[in-house]
Amino acid sequence: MNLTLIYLDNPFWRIELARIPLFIGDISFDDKRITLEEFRSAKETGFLKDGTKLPFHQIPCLVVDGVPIAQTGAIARFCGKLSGLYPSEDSISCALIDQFIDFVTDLTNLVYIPSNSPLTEDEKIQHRRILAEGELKRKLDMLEDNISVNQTWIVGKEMTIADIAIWRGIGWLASDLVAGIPQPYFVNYPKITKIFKNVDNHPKICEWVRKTYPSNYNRGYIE
Ligand SMILES: N[C@@H](CCC(=O)N[C@@H](CS)C(=O)NCC(=O)O)C(=O)O
Repeated sequence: MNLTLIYLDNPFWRIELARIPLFIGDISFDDKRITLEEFRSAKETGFLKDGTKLPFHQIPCLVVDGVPIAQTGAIARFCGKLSGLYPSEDSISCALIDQFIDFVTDLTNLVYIPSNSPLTEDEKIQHRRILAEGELKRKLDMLEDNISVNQTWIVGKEMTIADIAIWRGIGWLASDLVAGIPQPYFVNYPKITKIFKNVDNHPKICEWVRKTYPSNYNRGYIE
């Protein structure tokens, strides 16, 4: 099977949810990292320079034997099944994993401000400060409430794509990439922090980070 993953040259959670399972599963894939300029053009046209179609003019995109597939969750499940990080024979675990991936989508939609937003930089910061004390906090309190103290992974007894979604999604919110969220933000979330650290210390995750992340990359201020 010929696999190409398309995204920008950064480790945002939407794409790491596909790259990392394939890496862990030792499944060969083309890690295609496009420029911002090519992305901007593909948003308009729906095509990359090489003619690859992006179904909804969005990334990530996974191309399987020439068939382009969009949507973070669909791509993550495909890669998770191939690599054993999505237990497709266990419907309840799958649904629970899906719920956490969709939850990270909700967090992203809450905090993300599109590049064409009319808000000034100061207004964006102010908007996120309000979120950090309000709706974002409310959502993270719920996530914390859904994890028990003795849990190692977010679903079941093994690391799954849900843990990778939490790790990179929370890592993004805990980094300096989202201006306006006061850091450190996760001090009152010991159970989320524990899941984050378990993923962050997983040997294959450490290997992937060493191999692909810039050496000074901020994976999140989480102590
Ligand atoms: N629903 C999509 C959303 C993906 C998305 O918003 N990707 C951004 C880049 S991180 C993008 O392509 N934005 C351009 C656009 O939406 O036109 C998914 O789950 O993958």
